[in-house]
Amino acid sequence: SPIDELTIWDDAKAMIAKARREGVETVYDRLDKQTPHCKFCELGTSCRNCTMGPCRITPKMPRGVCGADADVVVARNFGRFVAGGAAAHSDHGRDLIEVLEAILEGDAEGYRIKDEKKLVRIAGEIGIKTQGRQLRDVAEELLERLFSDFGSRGKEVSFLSRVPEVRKEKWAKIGVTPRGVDHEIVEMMHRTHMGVDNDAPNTMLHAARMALADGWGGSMIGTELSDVIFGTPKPSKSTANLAVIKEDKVNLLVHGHNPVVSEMILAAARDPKLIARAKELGAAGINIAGLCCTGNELLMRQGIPMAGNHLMTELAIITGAVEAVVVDYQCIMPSLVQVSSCYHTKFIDTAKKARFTGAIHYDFNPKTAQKQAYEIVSLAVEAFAERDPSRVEIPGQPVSIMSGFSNEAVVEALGGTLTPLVDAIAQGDVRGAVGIVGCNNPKIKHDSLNVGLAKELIKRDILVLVTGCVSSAAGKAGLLVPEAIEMAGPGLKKVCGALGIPPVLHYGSCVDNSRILQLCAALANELHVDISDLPVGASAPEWYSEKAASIGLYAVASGIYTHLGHAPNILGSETVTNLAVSGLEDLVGATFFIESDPIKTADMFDARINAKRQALGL
Ligand code: BF8
Repeated sequence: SPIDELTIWDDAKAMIAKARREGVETVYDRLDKQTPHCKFCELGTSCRNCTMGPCRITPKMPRGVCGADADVVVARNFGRFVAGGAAAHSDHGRDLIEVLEAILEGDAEGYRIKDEKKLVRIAGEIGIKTQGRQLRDVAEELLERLFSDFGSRGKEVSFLSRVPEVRKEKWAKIGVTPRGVDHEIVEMMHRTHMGVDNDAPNTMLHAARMALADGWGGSMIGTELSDVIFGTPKPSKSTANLAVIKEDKVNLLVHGHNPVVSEMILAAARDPKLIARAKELGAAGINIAGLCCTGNELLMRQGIPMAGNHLMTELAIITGAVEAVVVDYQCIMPSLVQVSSCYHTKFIDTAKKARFTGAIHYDFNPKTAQKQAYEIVSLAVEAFAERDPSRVEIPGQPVSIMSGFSNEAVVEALGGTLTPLVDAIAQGDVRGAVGIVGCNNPKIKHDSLNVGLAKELIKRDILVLVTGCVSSAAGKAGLLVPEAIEMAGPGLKKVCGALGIPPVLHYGSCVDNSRILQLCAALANELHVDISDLPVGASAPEWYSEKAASIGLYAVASGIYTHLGHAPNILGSETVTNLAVSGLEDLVGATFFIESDPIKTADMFDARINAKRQALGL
């Protein structure tokens, strides 16, 4: 395809052109080869769950060998799809609990509890007695509670303490109160085995329950413990796009999701011995830049520059100036190993559960993390000597961004309570808020919808919160700086201008969508209403992943009207599709809507926000 149709960014276009010149295969080349895709899989009507099949459902063959019809097959496939996403977020969350455990056992060199106050506060929030107790005692009880949130106590996950009572009652009524995180995921695998749950709406409701266990369980634990261990984000300035890669420095990119590895890499890169060695080899220093969500984690807390989002990961290496890519897990295209091998780039994986054939492997663990991080950075430094300067091309100039908007930081900026935000919403200066989250997908012009929607919403005085890969997009578009109020409507301009904040707030990585859930719950509690009564919405314009599906579903199940830029593979079942786009309204007070045009999407949010404002008497 012509490069102009693939992406809105000049830095990306320059690197796609370079890849084509140098014969390096990218995601776009592979998409071409994979197109057209299998229609059955696109509709969700192919089933591989047993060896009586595989089966495909068509009007002539309306049932699989076992007798499952299109509804059952689609619901089972979608259930397992969401299970993959809920599992990914939640297993990440569990890894943070394990680091906290290692810290408490004195087995985690280099890690500590950085935000003690937050630890005590969240323990209190989930009903742990904190007064007059030693931090260690509280931390140990918190650890046990959070571990048990993964099990099958058959009660409910701890952070449901944040959810408005009316919402919890709704969940209880339809049987979707999330119990243990692992419990819900295992039960989904069970239900979707041949001959178990053969009623599509019933399977879909369990998918919602499982997604809620992710949002209010696994993801929320991941966010909160990352703050406890690495610090709660505060607003800070940084830069974004490929030009954050520096021609005169050793460039090491961190990619993946879990800050447990990348925080240590960043600390090691500040080691004077390694910096001296980099200088000896002719570099001006060591530059750590981020990709995807591990980039977001470090950007939020440490202000590292952001090289790019999902579709920039291959392109970053193609600059020819990257000495090492260090990955943990999730959203790491296996192709990065091949792209790295076209240059001098070392590709280093760090998780036993996320290995890449051809990568240099480090079995990263809290006990030896410091030493391992030093070795990894050292590999990157030595690779600088192997760089071929004639193949280096770093396009453009970095763009300024502001990041670090945790709920704690927002409340502080508002003077200690959410009341000023509630007032601004009541007066109509801020008409509502939409979280734009999720990914890139090579089927959609890179970041066109992510940026297009954000710009259209702020024009209409709708505050935008961004996470995951939308953050880089918003940053590159100049939306994450206070000056971006010039692109906003008059009300938002006034409010954000007075506070000195951008009209688009960077709320973190994808697990940090739990911060948005928490904010919605807090606003609803403040107004004594349900989350579904708020003038808010969520959107994943360019989503691709199972995780994004889980996020979308927990948003809807929490009462948040949610947009997807393209449909999941469910259109082969009218029952499942209708449930998603209308039937859920009666059950949870929100639905999905599918729309590929950013202006029409903004119109839909606008109408919804107006209706919600009216219902609230605003
Ligand atoms: O968790 S936004 S492409 S990097 S899935 Fe992946 Fe999507 Fe990016 Fe982060 Ni989230």
